[in-house]
Amino acid sequence: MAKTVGDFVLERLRQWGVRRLFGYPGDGINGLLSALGRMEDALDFVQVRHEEEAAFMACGHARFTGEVGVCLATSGPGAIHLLNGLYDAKLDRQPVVAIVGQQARAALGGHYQQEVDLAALMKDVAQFVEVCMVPEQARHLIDRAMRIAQAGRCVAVVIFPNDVQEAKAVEPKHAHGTIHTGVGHTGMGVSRPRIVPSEQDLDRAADILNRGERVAMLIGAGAADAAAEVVAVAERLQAGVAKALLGKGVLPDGLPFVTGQIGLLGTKASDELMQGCDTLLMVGSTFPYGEFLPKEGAARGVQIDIDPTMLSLRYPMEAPLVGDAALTLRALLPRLKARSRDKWRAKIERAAADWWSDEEKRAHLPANPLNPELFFWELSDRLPDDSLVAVDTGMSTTFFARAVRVRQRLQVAISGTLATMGPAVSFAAAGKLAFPERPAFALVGDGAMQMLGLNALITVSKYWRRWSDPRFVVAVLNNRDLNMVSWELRGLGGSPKLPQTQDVPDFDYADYAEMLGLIGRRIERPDDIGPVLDLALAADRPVVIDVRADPNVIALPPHVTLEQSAKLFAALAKGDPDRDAVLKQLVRQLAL
Ligand SMILES: Cc1ncc(C[n+]2csc(CCOP(=O)(O)OP(=O)(O)O)c2C)c(N)n1
Ligand SMILES: [Mg+2]
Repeated sequence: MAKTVGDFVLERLRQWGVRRLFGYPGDGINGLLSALGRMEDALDFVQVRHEEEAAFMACGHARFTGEVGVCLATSGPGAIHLLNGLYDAKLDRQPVVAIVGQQARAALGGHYQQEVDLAALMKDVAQFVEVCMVPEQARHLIDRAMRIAQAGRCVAVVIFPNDVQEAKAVEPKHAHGTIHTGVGHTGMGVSRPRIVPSEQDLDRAADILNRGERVAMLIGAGAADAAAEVVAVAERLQAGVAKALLGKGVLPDGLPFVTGQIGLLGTKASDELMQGCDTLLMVGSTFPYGEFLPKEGAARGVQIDIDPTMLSLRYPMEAPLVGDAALTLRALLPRLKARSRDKWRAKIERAAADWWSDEEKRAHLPANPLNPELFFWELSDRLPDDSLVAVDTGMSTTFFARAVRVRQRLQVAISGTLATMGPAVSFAAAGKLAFPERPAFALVGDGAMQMLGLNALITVSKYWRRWSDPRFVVAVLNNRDLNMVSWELRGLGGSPKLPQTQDVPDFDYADYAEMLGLIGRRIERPDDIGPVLDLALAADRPVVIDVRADPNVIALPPHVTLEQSAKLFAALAKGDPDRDAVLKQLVRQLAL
């Protein structure tokens, strides 16, 4: 049989180093699926339960490996289901390619079944979106999608009408009006370009940093490969270092000058660092909340980012530097004057130590039946080195940010900018497929678990036997509440918790896991935490832990404004069903 466009597309992806596709079938991609069958084992097709999961897995693959994640979906509904996961990739700058089917060319424009204007649908999420109208286009569309997704850390979509997939593959002619592209990019025998600012810009930045008396650093995901350089610069400048959520895994929290997370779910120490500094050095972060940065004009700013469009975006910077984080910090270092430990550094170190000792006390405050922070505190002690940790959107994010002390070698995947519910089990499963030898964790709220996690767990039950290390722990923060939004309603909106919008139906997560052939356990009392986590970390298969947590444990932001307290009390006074329990927890925390 002659080679089809479907065969060609999959072979080309293979040449680009793609080993795994996350997807779901449909007749819009029949031509690609039959080609997949002819490839035998050369490409691994991971069959999900919902295309949103496929897009999250592609994004999770990108987050954990740095490679392009590839997902595959059918025309119309399949492509539409991908969207949220693709937006997650777009907003957190992850390279993802989506290949989607379309109805046959002759039917397009005919209000045909499952015909959706896919180019228009994908236009906003994708940096590159094209329809393959003739076989000759397939080669450059795949090459460009892969190259653009990787180079621009963005989403690229190629749409294949189903008759094109089944057409005979054709190489472009050596003639006017044809395109001749090639395979290969960074990581495939081509090393990353060395991007560093000019000498003059480095001198100017160093001068600003040398003049600063109280330097604060803020690091994000862009500093992931620059941990040693961040430490060296912080030591040289006697600076404190705060971490944006996506930079949580970059530096261990045991370093005395690391103040932990910044922002609403951040630490008091990071807040003091930002509000007290006279110079800010931001590295690889687009942390969005300006109110947690220094007041405009209070500090001089230096920023390092590989993407020029991210410079001076959150704070007006005097020295905006385009460069690779590690190389730029390395180039700055010899220009920075050493100083000895000073009052500023001592103050930061005290604030960081105080935060952790307060957090330990907060985590151990009694609650009914269990303080969620205690679970995260104890998990932190047990996270093995090299863990892959995916955290869903909800209070799990907050407690993870606050109570988990990062040690070396922890890779974290979180939907940072889109902050969507639902991706954690898919992120963790994609990480595990890429690194079957590393333990993986998904920390998920009960709302998010019911939204997509329960389905993604079926996918896990299908694939876990492939993993050389079977440890895969899903911890469901079961508070029977859309808790994060309940707090937002109270603290930001001044409204009591509305049971009809906030209550999450109870569900037996442990029994469900057992039904899937996995292990299910419940944590109902503080004393259960240690033994259940130990069991999960010694288990021969994935474990789901139903963490029955108190929804009334408040996570106060690092500085509570008068307006927020007024709104919270107004909300409670307006007949909040949990008023007494919330007040009791609040009093306990304030009494610390
Ligand atoms: C797809 C999506 N829908 C709605 C939201 C708004 N939202 C943010 S957190 C949250 C509550 C999450 O509830 P749950 O998963 O139970 O976690 P909890 O906060 O209770 O720990 C909601 C509804 C969102 N971020 N994403
Ligand atoms: Mg919940």
